[in-house]
Amino acid sequence: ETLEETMEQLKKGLDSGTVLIQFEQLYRKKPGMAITCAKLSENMDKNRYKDVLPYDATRVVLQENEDYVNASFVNMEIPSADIVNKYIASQGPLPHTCTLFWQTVWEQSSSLIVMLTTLTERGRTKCHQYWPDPPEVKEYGNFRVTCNSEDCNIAYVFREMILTNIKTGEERAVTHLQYVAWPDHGVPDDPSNFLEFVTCVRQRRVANEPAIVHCSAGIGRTGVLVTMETAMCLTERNQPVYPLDIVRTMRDQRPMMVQTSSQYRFVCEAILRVYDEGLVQPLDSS
Ligand code: PTR
Ligand code: PTR
Repeated sequence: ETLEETMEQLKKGLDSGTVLIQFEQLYRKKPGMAITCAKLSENMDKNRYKDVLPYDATRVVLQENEDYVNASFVNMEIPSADIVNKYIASQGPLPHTCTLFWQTVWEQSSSLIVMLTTLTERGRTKCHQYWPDPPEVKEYGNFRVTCNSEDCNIAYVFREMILTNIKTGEERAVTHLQYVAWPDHGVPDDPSNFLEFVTCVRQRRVANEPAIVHCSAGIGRTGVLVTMETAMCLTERNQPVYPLDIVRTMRDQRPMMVQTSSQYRFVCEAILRVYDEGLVQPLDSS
């Protein structure tokens, strides 16, 4: 099928409701995938939510010291373009897992962190602030983090940080993009702002490097962002877009990616909008 045909089907399916019914029928966890390491007694307190845990097969295994962190490798292939967008989908760090988080960033050589939550929502803590306010410097285990700049617009904050490995003295630049207009279990306040944010993520992405993406649990909002970036890449290459296949591919790598029907509806509508309004131009025709 062509991109155009898949967009017509998506529009019809949203109008008739079948798109949401199919989403609700999709498994939340891939059958047969084991989740044991996350449940070990020594690891249980490293999980922010005891019902949101990574599969053994795709979890990020830390190289040094403690080997468990609540994060999963999620690879999204763009067929016929020879591209794999790599992600590490993670929970929002807890006070005692910030070191594990920075260790992940370091060991996986990530230079981009995408954060889709605020620190608190409706009076509840959603994520620990795992970085210092500029111009402070903070240490997390073997890592030193400096935040050099912080720029805000209405929907997101752009930060530039330096991550130093204290043992070796090696330094790396890390970009931190935080979307602030999106409560958990909900959808972004404004699709235009969200699309602008995803475009910014795409511009900052470094080929072959995993982008670290997290919200509070690392499934709902994180799943929506990965779906959107994948759909934009496909649209740009004139490839058919099947949102349900994208969600299945993600759930095969981390359980429960895209949490609610309204999030799925939101991202499907955003995919249609990108196509209809030509927000992403097919590379072939440009
Ligand atoms: N766990 C339920 C769900 O997935 O919808 C209920 C729930 C809803 C749980 C909201 C937490 C919620 O957010 P908060 O922790 O901010 O109340
Ligand atoms: N037990 C929580 C619940 O079901 O509400 C876990 C949870 C929390 C799940 C937040 C998803 C959440 O949203 P997000 O992945 O977007 O942070």
